[in-house]
Amino acid sequence: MRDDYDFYPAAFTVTTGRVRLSLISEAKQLTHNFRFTPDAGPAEIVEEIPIVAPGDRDTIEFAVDQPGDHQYECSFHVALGQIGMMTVVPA
Ligand SMILES: [Cu+2]
Repeated sequence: MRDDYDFYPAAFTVTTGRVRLSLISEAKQLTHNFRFTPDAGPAEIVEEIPIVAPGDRDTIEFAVDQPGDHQYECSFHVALGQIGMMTVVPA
């Protein structure tokens, strides 16, 4: 992600099972974060990246067993449209 309140990609697909997700900030000024929008998906995913400073990166791992759409967001900038969608399909 960059400074313009978008995730790249804004959508991606994974299969059920374990997921490793890396977030790279190419932002120059703004601090962002990554979490799955609470109560928005077929199952809760509690893993999150609470803070990503400009130029930093972080990786989380979690398991998904419910196919469906899981919206993710930067909680700081969700009102500005900084959201995306992870689609889980059966393995
Ligand atoms: Cu943000």
